[in-house]
Amino acid sequence: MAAPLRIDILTLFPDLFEPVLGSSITGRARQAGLVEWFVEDIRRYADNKHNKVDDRPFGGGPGMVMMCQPLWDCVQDVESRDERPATRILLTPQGEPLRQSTVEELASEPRLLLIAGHYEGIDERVIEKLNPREISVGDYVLSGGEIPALALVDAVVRLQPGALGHADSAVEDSFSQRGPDAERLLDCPHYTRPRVWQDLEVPDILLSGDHQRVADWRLEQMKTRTRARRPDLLQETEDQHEHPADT
Ligand code: 9D3
Repeated sequence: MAAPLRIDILTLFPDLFEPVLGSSITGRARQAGLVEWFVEDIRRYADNKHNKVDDRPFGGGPGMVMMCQPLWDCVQDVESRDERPATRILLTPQGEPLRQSTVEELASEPRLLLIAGHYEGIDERVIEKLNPREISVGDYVLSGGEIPALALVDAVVRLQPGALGHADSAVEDSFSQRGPDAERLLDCPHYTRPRVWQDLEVPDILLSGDHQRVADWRLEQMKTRTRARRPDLLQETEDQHEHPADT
């Protein structure tokens, strides 16, 4: 059996992770031996008696900047705990926007090391030395990198073979039966009993029992919704990610 994916998470808020990751699909994936994670408190590596890990920015301005030394020492120590080299990832608003193709790449690595920043930022020199992949989860402002790190771990773990229960993998199967087209499309609407609720009826075609017509209808709904809500997904190419058009 393959060694489990190892994820190390470096943070100033270590208590945030276990309650979220221990639940649901990630928790079950760990119990099944598909993944293991270790949360390290960067503050443990402060070398001063006040456990200070941040300082005022050179050049002035508001906020505090995370110092180089505690983060550097934390990375060195954590990396020494396993001989496999880690893919280093810094969660930062300056990073590349996370998308499913990135998640797929990361899910195939043996070991990930995630750094969640807090404060206004991290001293650029330690970022330069660590040379991590820099990833953002979107163009809005959060208070820190912890929630982005949780999102990334969840997205990566559910792609580990065997992580989705039988029900979920059945859903995946029917999804892939829609063909490669479906992978970049938004989902179709879903309905369950009762057939009529507050005067609203379930589309007749879903009650027809004709599986081919149901599949065709669902794919058509997916395309229509994607065109209406996320037209950007319909023309997504590698080139556009590297050179986003401004129109
Ligand atoms: C309001 C402060 N901003 C300066 C004008 C800079 C800033 C620093 C630190 C903004 C946010 C943060 C904390 N966020 C993250 O570390 C973060 C993040 C995010 O805020 N949005 C989307 N993805 C990410 S990944 C890490």
